[in-house]
Amino acid sequence: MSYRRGALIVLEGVDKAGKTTQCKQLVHALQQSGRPAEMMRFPDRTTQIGQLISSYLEKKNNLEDHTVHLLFSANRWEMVPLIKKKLDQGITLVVDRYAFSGVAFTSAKPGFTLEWCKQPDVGLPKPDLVMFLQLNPNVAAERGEFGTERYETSVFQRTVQQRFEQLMKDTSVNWKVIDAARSIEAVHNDIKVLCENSINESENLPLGELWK
Ligand code: NYM
Repeated sequence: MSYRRGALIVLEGVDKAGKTTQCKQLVHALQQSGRPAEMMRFPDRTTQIGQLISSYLEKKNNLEDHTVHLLFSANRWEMVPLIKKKLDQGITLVVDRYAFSGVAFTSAKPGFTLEWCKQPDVGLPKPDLVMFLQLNPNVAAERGEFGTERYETSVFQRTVQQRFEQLMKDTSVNWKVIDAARSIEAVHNDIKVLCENSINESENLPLGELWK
């Protein structure tokens, strides 16, 4: 039998777009159809670096803006050996946020360019598919109050959305925009079809390097 790797699938979007719910449903659906799949999320708050990030987000500690950006990136790099191992084993990884969130959130702060923010993540495993859950900020606001973590304000999220739009102009990344204002089920169905196609297309292709 020929070698078949798993696909690296990323879900992105502003807060409250439904990424986590959709990641879980997608992994479940893939497993039900007999395809090995696992979920990952960034930040991964379980590692030492992740714990620093988590207490920063919870406003329990303060970190300089460049420093925290590099920590978010380091938190992805520390998972690269595991990502590669799982993909090699034929497991499809469904990832809740990746380098795109890293760039969109930091570059929404004053004094940061998109180019500077991308650099630490250059060369990460390149996702085979990045699905952007598109949700109008007004509709997001109707989904209830934001939490109390850092960045969870409408004003900041609007800027984050603009940064994602800039990132999506890059055609070297396989972006698909999904209308996330619809029912969970309708969104899930679209995501599942895109993901299955991507699994089939990438299984015999080498894994790429992001932004290289
Ligand atoms: N975030 C997430 C960043 O600022 N940079 C990153 O690299 C990543 C992956 O962390 N508001 C932000 C986006 C979110 C916050 O995410 C935590 P979650 O999915 O709520 O745990």
